[in-house]
Amino acid sequence: MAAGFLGRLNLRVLLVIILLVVAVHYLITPFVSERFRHATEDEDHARILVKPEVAASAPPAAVVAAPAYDWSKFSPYDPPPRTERRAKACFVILVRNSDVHDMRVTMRQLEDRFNKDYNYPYVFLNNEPFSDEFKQLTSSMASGNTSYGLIPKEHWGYPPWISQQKAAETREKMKDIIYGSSESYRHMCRYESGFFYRHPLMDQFDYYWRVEPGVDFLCDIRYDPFMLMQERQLKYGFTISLHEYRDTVPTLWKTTREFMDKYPQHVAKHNTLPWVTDQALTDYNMCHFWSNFEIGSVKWLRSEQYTAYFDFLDQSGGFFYERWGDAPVHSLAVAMFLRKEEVHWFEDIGYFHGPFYNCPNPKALNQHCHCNPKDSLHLSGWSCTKAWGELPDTPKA
Ligand SMILES: Nc1nc2c(ncn2[C@@H]2O[C@H](COP(=O)(O)OP(=O)(O)OP(=O)(O)O)[C@@H](O)[C@H]2O)c(=O)[nH]1
Ligand SMILES: [Mg+2]
Repeated sequence: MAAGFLGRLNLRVLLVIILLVVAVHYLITPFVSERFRHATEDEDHARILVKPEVAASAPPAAVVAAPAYDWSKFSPYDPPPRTERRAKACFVILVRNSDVHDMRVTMRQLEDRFNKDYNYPYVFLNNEPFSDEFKQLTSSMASGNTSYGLIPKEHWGYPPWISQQKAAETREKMKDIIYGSSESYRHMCRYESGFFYRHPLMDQFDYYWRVEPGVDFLCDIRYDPFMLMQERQLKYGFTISLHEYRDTVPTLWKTTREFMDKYPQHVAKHNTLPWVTDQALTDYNMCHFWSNFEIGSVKWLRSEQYTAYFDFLDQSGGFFYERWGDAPVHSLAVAMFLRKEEVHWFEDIGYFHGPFYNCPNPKALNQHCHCNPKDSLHLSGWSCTKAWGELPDTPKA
């Protein structure tokens, strides 16, 4: 009897507790979701989703107390120990809402292979407002903060000097070339050539790492590539280089030569033009860094030289009257403005953007990868990486 009475009493207490929990839940839910809404929806979608657990957490146990590492002796075979130092750097990703699932595949790998230990932030950019679904599914994947920027109309559209009629005729004429008939692809290429680094969300960063939805990261990255860029004063880093389709850039070289004639002061004395042309600057050999992967200096892209070059190209109309890609544009800028020592091949970063791989060949580098070194593009005739390596070093002053 007594046990039955106690049992009934416990049941009553349990019911009251459950009712209390449900009531409290309903009372606080509107405030919590309201807070989330404000954190993600801003006029320009530029508010940052802060990860309190990242901001507040103590450094992981494996972190070494700031040893004086000599970055001039950096080698991927013997990577520097992880410290608490970070560069002012972010991943920057131009992406559509519909790419959210490919985006997550890539982010998962980037986190597992690198960023879970470094917590660098992500900047997502889009010509349309990001959906709540996109923001939720990407912020939940990131160990660093995420921010979502809407591209201003002036950066994704026709500038006033472009004839839209002529642009449409070009697309018709070029319809047999890859993306030749696409209008949005041209806006994308122009944006990646001249605008992504000018988005206000990029103001706080010194270095960017360009990422695309759907690409794969195939090796553990056992050091901080951003710190390598910073400490070695590198301006541009790549994984894959190859030859461009000539039909997409018929007058890019002629226009680039006109630029060099008009602004000879912008061309570096010890440039890397021999990588893209002969001594007489006769023609462009189509070598370029594949820009779907880039780690670069924001300051360099915002420099007077690069700005003058982009503006000159933009005025000529080739982004719309041909189909100039951001990859050859960035690459020709590297060739004109940078010394060999300011550019770095990330041989050790295993990377796949269909249909090409960068996969480290040396066993010591490949042992933390899941790719076949034989598939690496740098071994094929399509690649220009060997030629890059054979460029002479800059003479010592
Ligand atoms: N927001 C937005 N992003 C775009 C658009 N077009 C392309 N992108 C992004 O721009 C980058 C380059 O576009 P891709 O279509 O991958 O161009 P690609 O690498 O030359 O071509 P693929 O071989 O098809 O990958 C990717 O990060 C895309 O997600 C667009 O119209 N809007
Ligand atoms: Mg792509």
